[in-house]
Amino acid sequence: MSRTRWKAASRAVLALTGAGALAAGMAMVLVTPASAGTTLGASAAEKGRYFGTAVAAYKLSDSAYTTILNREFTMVTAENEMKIDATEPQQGRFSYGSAEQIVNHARSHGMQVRGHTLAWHGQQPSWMQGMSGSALRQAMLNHITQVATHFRGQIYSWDVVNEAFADGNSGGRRDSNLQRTGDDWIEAAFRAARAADPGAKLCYNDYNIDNWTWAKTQGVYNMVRDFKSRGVPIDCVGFQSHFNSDSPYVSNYRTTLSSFAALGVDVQITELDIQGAPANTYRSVTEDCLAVARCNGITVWGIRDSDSWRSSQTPLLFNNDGSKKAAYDAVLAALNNGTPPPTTPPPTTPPPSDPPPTTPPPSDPPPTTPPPGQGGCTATVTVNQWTGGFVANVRVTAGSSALNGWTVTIALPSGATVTNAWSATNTGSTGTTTWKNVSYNGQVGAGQSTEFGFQGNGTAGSLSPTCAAG
Ligand code: 9MR
Repeated sequence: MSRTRWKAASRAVLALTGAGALAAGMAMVLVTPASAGTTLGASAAEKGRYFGTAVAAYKLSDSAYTTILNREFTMVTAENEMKIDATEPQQGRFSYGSAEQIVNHARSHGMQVRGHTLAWHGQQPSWMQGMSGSALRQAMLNHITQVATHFRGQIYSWDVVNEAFADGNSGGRRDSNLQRTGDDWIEAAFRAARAADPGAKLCYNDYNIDNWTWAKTQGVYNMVRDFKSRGVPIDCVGFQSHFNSDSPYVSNYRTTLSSFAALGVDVQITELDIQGAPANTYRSVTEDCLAVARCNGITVWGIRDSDSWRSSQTPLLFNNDGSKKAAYDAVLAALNNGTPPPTTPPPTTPPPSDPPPTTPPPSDPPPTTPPPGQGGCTATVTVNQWTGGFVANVRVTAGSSALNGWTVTIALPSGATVTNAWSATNTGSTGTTTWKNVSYNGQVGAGQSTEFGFQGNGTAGSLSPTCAAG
């Protein structure tokens, strides 16, 4: 390992073991054999990210499995072992055996842990399935308190609430026994988790919230915006990102990640698998995460295809025999900031000798107009158009002085009408529209950016926003 690589790997180890000096000591011994640039975890760490996988406790005795796990990954999620049915099989009787097996394996190999999941309508033990009302609310809060306290200090981020929104066009909550205890069950869950494990990041986690134009995505976005404005303790959003023909990867995924990040939360890709494991799509997902400064890392939902909950879709990075797929090479290359040739097959072994990048991790996509001049601000817009509707995402960038409030003006073509907006208030919904900051995004440091957006009917065309301070 070159000196630079050694330093990068050491940095990665230090970054990965904030949980305690003991764990850090163990990690130094066990993680350093991985070379930066040749494994998913080390390459992600060079970009300030983690690379994780779901792990099943019963597979930890399979050495083919643990060889890949220990070599490639810096974050683990228990695939089932931290769920409610596993940790509280009878009310008030907690069971942590297999969850601890995973946590101990992870920490003794210098990996961090995502806690999955404290409150969910799925995989509830039968005693909970039969509960309702205030008894269920109390049982949920007690479960969160007990489990988060038990693992306090050992969890990087908790999926506090999982899959609470409905599929389809409503953009609203999913019906469940937890939802029927009252709309505030989600924020109550986050408050209980914060009290029990104040050092962990607290995430809301869901699937089918990857496509920015989907109602479910907007529903979750609005909830997070509301939580941030009211001080509900939420730190991150987990995008499961199970991509398949019903829920394909779309190019506005990056817009989704950056739009959530602009609310002031981290974003994490928490359960990635892609039907057929196309290398190009895996590459795009990786590049999208790297392009968003607050995207902390990527977790795939299993190691080999045979480990997948959807094995027949062969959606993962490793074949059943443990060999690397083309998708693996594409992800590694994207992490290393290389671009593998799109038409020729990717190399069967990762390039060993590329120098590590000397540039810092990329941040959110830069504005497409020239940087703002003295004072003032600029605004750029990205439009996702579909037949009959659009979403516009507007990025406001301060000039050489900090902004204390901003106003953006956008002329819409005739026939285009604003139907819904976030992170700004508007005057006018047709023709010339004027957008002012809301309370939490008016102050923008010199050269810094914030974002707002709106959805509309009709055709937006190419928009030319103007920006003024105040
Ligand atoms: O991969 C998990 C599988 O082993 C379980 O049988 C299944 C049961 O609900 O849950 C799977 O994991 C899910 C995760 O916890 C939440 N998002 C969807 C995942 C795939 O169903």
